[in-house]
Amino acid sequence: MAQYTAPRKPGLGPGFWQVTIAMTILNAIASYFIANLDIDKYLPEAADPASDIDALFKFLSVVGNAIFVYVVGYIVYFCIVWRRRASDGPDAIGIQIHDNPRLELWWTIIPAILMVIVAFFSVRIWINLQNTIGDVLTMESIGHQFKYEFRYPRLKQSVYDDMHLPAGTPVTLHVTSADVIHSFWVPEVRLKADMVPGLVQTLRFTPEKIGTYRIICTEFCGRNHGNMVATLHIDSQQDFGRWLSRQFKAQGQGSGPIALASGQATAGQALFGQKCSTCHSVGAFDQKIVGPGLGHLLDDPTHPNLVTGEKPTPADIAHVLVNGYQGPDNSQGKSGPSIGVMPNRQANALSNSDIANLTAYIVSLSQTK
Ligand code: HEC
Ligand SMILES: [Cu+2]
Repeated sequence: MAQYTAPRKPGLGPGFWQVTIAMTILNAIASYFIANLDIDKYLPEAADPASDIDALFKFLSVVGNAIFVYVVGYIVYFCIVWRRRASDGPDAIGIQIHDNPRLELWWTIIPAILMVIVAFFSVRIWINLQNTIGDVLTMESIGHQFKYEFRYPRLKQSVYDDMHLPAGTPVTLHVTSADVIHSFWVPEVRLKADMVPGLVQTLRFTPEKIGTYRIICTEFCGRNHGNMVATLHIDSQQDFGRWLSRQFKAQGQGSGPIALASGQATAGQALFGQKCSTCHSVGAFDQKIVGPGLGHLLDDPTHPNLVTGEKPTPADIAHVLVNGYQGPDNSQGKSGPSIGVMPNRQANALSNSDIANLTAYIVSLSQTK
């Protein structure tokens, strides 16, 4: 018959207060380093809410660190002090403790106070982020596979891949997507929003530190997701003004007739590598990447017409580059799936001479075999 062993006398255990003091010192040292960490040195705080968000992060880190040190510290301490001894009988059970109102009270009150403090700071930052009163620049960014489109209030055409903002000007940025879910994230601004088709989300910040920062897509959005990076330029007011007037000029040149005859195939080839080769090969029509192969548009007997139904003349090819094209959506099972979306000139950011050069290049592909 097993022998009953009385539990050891309950209590905190030897050295409990020494261990508590040691943990408190450890905690104080760690808190000191966290509170004094210069995050700006490692990841610049380039825009207005960044330092508030870093302060909240530090507060959470100090609290989280304290919880970690005491919880893990006491677990280790009690494991050692109250471990099973060789002298304990085989059926020895631990000390049975029920109810400790004093302890329970404090482990409810202290976390509750911490939560209220966190809520206070969070709500303060959040209200600041929602407040669009007095904003000077309201603009939009639209995610595409695989680039960022930026729409400025007075610019007729969008700009792509480079976002310019004037330092010191409060900005309201509406983000959404034209195709799949993307994301708008600038680590130095400490703000991030998913770009969701059909949903417009708002980010609000005031750029402060002049410089260039990366805008990163953090939602896996397709085969070129990894290349979906744009640049945020925080400019001085003067530089921003200069950039904007350059855009006005460049877009003025975008109107008017396209001089197809002056297209340069070599310039077109270089541009093709930058803007088209993510979606098009220069092989036969059926060598698809996202769009069809463009190597034999003029001399392929199995593909006599363009996808638009037009004859493959330079003018009709240019027409596709200007307007883009989306074949009928046959996903209802009528005659095969839709072949996809060819972006228009705005989405591909093509000037008139770009279109002439690209057309010349595509025509030249069919002639050299
Ligand atoms: C996002 C992917 C994508 C990009 C980038 C793209 N295209 Fe396309 N392109 C397509 C798709 C998809 C089609 C087919 C559309 C359809 O038939 O519905 C197409 C069709 C075309 C056609 C018609 C082909 C035919 O056989 O009729 C031409 C010409 C063309 N693209 C040229 C270009 C050029 C030049 C560029 C670079 C400025 C370019 N595309 C960039 C996806 C793309
Ligand atoms: Cu993306």
